[in-house]
Amino acid sequence: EERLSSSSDNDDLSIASYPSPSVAPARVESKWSDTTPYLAKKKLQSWFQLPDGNWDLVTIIKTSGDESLIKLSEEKVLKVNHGSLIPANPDILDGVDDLMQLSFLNEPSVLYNLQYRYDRDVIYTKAGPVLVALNPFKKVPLYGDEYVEAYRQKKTEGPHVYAIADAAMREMVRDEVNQSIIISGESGAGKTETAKIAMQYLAALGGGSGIENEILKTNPILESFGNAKTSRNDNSSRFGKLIEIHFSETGKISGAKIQTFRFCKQSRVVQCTDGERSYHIFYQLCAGASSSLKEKLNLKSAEEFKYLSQSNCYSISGVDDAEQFRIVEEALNVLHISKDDQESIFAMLAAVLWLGEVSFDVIDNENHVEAVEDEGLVNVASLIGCDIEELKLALSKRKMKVRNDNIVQKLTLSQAIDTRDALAKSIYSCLFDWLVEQINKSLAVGKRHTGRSIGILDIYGFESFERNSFEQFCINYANERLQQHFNRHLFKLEQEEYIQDGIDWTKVDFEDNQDCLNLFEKKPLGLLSLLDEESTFPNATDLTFAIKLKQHLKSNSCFRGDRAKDFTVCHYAGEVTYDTSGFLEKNRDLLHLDSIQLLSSCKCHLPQIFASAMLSLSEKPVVGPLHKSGGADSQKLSVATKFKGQLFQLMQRLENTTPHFIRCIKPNNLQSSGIYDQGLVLQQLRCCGVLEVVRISRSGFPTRMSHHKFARRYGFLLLDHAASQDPLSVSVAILHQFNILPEMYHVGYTKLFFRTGQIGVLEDTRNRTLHGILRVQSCFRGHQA
Ligand code: AD9
Ligand code: MG
Repeated sequence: EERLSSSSDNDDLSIASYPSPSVAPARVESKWSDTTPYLAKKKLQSWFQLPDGNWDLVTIIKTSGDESLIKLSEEKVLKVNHGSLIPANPDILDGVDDLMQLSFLNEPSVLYNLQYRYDRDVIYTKAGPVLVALNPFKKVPLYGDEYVEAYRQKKTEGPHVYAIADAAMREMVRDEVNQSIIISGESGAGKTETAKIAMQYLAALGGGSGIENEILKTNPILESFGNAKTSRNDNSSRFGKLIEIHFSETGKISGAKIQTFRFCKQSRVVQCTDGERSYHIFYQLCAGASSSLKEKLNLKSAEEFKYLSQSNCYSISGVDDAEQFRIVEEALNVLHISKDDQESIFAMLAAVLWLGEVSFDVIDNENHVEAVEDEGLVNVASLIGCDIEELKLALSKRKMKVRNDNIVQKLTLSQAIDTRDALAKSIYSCLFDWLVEQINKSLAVGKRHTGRSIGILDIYGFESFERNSFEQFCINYANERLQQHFNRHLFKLEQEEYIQDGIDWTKVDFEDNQDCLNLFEKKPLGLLSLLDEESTFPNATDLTFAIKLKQHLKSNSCFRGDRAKDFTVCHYAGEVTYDTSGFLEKNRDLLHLDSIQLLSSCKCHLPQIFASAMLSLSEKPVVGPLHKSGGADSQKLSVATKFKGQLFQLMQRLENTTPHFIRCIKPNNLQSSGIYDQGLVLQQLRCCGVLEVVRISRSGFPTRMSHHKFARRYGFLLLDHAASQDPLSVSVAILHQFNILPEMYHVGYTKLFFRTGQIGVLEDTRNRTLHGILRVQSCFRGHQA
């Protein structure tokens, strides 16, 4: 009887104990401890994939030879090849906190475990050292002061962003090492929200000086200027971000530093797909500006600006842009951005909007055009503070240097529009960079700071679409780098745990993605070098680039040349086929000399914006293939090279930290709660390396149990009860009695380590035995009655 009750004892296999400070819903708790139904089932369960791709939990009725007779969950009986069945875990493991506790680590079991928890609003799960976070797409009662306190005081240990932030904090103090929290996942998976939740926890623990409030207020600003509504996320970040929060020796926040990552021009400013929006700030400004500001900037409503009206989408459900504008203004105040500077910021935004209104007239029979001196042109000139004639010239003509001659070329309509749009984009991107710079000045860590920092990285995850372009190429390259960092760290952790427990570390095979990184980075014959080289050739096209890749890389095992302009890279997360269309142009990221000169000459209220613009523009290839001067200009950094530089800097910073990983998962593409799309989740689990962690652990000894727990749980199965009572001897006796092969386990100083599935076998015997005992007992009771 004593032993029977231990079967529902949560403690034994560390069965999921959900973060349960007093406020946790009781509903979750009661369901979770309910493991008794297991005793009623005696037949083994397996996973079987249905034609729709979903996995069904089936019961094996009979097995003969290669075939099994199975019963589907909807009672249908089917004869299938035994190989198509994947072992399911015993019910007792339903919804475990950590996927590592699963006896059978396979895709359907992992999917099922996550879904089991998700259905109960338990959105966080550990996968070994990684925290998996499923987007609930609704408010879940897991945050706030009570939860912060519970984690701070270690009253609860369930997987949570707070637990990760808490570990980072503790390890920073204990080891005196900088920490990082690396958050990845695809668009809409919840990275930005997760980063904010982590920041809130750190602010609560390290607050006091008031600077924590400033740090939190960077969020509404950066989201307003850097986020937009896309088809996949109403609040999609169009940039990556590392925020480093610094702490004093006493663990108080002393400052912060933000670094942003962008690798393409803000094309959203001038062009936007149906149903999507440009950056939030434009709509917020139009809706929320005071009447005097509106007058000063000649603002109209969003619907009346061409740049904003082309996508036919002005509002986001549940969001009040005017209210958001007030929040942004308040945040700017908190961050000490002066009223004058704020007004200049808004003037630049208005200038961008008015640029979209600039129109052109055909002036000759060769279809050359000239900017019309209309409301748009006049407003732009006055807002950025330049001469109307100069602006007109910059938008209608292109000065070029061919060898030593200066040539002025008139523009056609499409060239003029490109020039105008390029100017709008570069004003916006300079404004964004300038703003981040100001925020950093405001948050600057005091000179005497000697403490440590925790960095939070919110960056685009691996992407694979039907058509993949330059953006995916850069994103996936970055993720390949991050994955290597992840692998190396994981490897180290595994090794440490074995060694700590006195186990011979026989090297577990470790898949490395170095080959793929080499494909990108090798000089001179890597993807990036070849792209840069081709970008400087005047007559190069996307097709010649594709041909060049195929020529030089065809023997590389991570590369495959496809038809026409396509090529495929074997990434750690799967194969991705890239279409080279637009690669060269995006990599060159041209801005014409005329526009640069114009910007540098204007007397806008915010000369610093363009001062930094000049600096950053001078790093870009300002000379296009047409007017290649052969001068130093053409040697300027390409977009990909700059991105690589930023990435290397980032990696260097991360290398010097103890990393904590959070992988965000989007359970459906509808941004709605309660829907769990197995196929979609699986694809992300593969992409973000969660299954890789699982795979890596499978090759080691993933199941760990202390001698004590093991002896308590399986000791009653011993035939020879005379054996010594100390947990280690009992454990060893059990292992012998069940003929567990020596290569399937290791006995450490404190724990037993098992290969995948071994505990499943023991657990099964245990349950069959218990079931037998139950039956005997009920028979016995029946007789008595
Ligand atoms: V993107 O790559 O920037 O397009 P993210 O950053 O991964 O993307 P985001 O954090 O913006 O996604 O989350 C998308 C939406 O999911 C949010 O606007 C919330 O409505 C929702 N979400 C995400 N996480 C949570 C959460 N922990 N609780 C409630 C959430 N809602
Ligand atoms: Mg985001």
